Formats: sequence, C-alpha cells, structure tokens
Amino acid sequence: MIDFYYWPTPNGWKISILLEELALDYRVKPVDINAGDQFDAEFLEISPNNRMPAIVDHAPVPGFGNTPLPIFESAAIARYLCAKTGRLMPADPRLAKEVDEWLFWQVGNLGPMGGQMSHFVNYAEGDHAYAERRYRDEYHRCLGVLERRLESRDYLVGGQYSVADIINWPWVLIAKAMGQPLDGFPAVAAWRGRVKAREAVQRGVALGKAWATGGQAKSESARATLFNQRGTTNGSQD
Ligand SMILES: N[C@@H](CCC(=O)N[C@@H](CS)C(=O)NCC(=O)O)C(=O)O
Repeated sequence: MIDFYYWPTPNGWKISILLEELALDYRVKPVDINAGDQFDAEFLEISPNNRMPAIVDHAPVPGFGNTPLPIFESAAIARYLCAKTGRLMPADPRLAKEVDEWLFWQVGNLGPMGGQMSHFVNYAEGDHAYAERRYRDEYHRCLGVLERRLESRDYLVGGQYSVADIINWPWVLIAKAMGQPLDGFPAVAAWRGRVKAREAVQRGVALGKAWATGGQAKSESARATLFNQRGTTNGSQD
C-alpha cells in the first residue's frame, strides 16, 4: 500500500495520474496547503521542502529494505514508481535517458516558471509588472521548447506515452487558465488533447477536485500561509 500525500494542484496531478495509470493501490492523505498542513511535523519528516506530492511506500521494492519508504519531489517519485512496476519508462537506456531529461527539465523549468507566472498573474499585489513579464516570457519559452520537441512526435520520448508526458502535462493543462492560449503552439495543443483523452489522466485530475476552489488560495489566511514563507518560519515573518 502507498500513502499518497496530495492536494489537487498541477504538481499533485503528476502523481495522481501516474498512480492511476499504473493501477497501484494507494490511499490519499490530503495535505491542505492553504491551511498549512505542509508544515505538520509528521509531513516534514517525509517531505522536508514543505511541498506535496510525496509518498510512503509500505511495501518497497527489493533493495530498499522492509521499513516504509518515504519519497518527496515528483520526479523522484515518478522514477521510483516506474521502476517498481516496470512501466511507463522505456527499457532502452538511451530512451530512458531521454525520459530523465524531460523529467528534470520539467522540475527545473516548466514547473517553477509556470508556478511563478501563476503567482504573479493570479495572486501578487502591488507593482509587479517586471516580475510578471519575466515569468510570462519564461513560461512562453518553455512552451516553445515543448513545441519544437512535439512537432515531429506524438509523445515526448520514443513515440510512446511515458512518464515524461505525465510529469509535464499538468503544467500545460492549465496554460489557458493562466492566460496563455496555445494558439501559437499547435503541436503542444494536440499533445495536450491526446493525453487528456486518457481515462487514467481524467481520473487523476478528478481526484479531490471538490476540496479545492480557486478562491480558497486567495483567502487572507491562505495567502499568509503560502506567500510569506522564510527559512526560519512556517509562514509567519520573522
Ligand atoms: N518540485 C516539486 C514542486 C512541488 C510544489 O511546488 N507543490 C506545491 C503545490 S503545487 C506545494 O506543495 N506548495 C505548498 C507551499 O507552497 O507551501 C515537485 O515537482 O514535486
């Protein structure tokens, strides 16, 4: 059994989709990031960066010992679950290397740039024109990188659906909602539709949908939790 620490956001969907695709047994442990659950001591033991998704595998694969195995960071979780099941990661080492490249690219580029863009477009107050432009451009640049990759292929690696598509897709799903139409990125738009048509993907995105509303993250208490984090605190300014 896998405990899945989750809240319905693009980073959470990466792993809800993957768990659904792999048909693994899991139980959801909601981490309400608007309420500050990500700072619970028990959760920080599993995910020291106070971010979800995270998992605890109570039946780790051979070699990891018999005690429950905690994993944080979506790409690390993704690689582990693919290794556990032998699925959605190509056996060919060159293709597996390409999957790794697109996993690391997502967590170092598309995700953070999209996340900062979302912050400045949806939540920032005061004068932030420069910062908003900076992250809008960076997210746009990332969509261009995906467009060039997908112009000649249906999926990111080896012509086959893989975990690379799953990790990248949620941050493209929300493009229009962040005010970035995909009109200039036809290959990305087609890929977005191709992945969205999968039943496991739809189940993954539907998980916990009722818990979160767009307005929740804009409440004063959620803003205080999410937007005032510093190195020595759990949300309050020092
Ligand atoms: N690089 C991380 C990003 C995870 C992340 O940023 N999660 C956000 C929600 S989308 C979170 O837990 N935020 C809580 C907070 O900001 O305190 C991953 O890919 O797993």
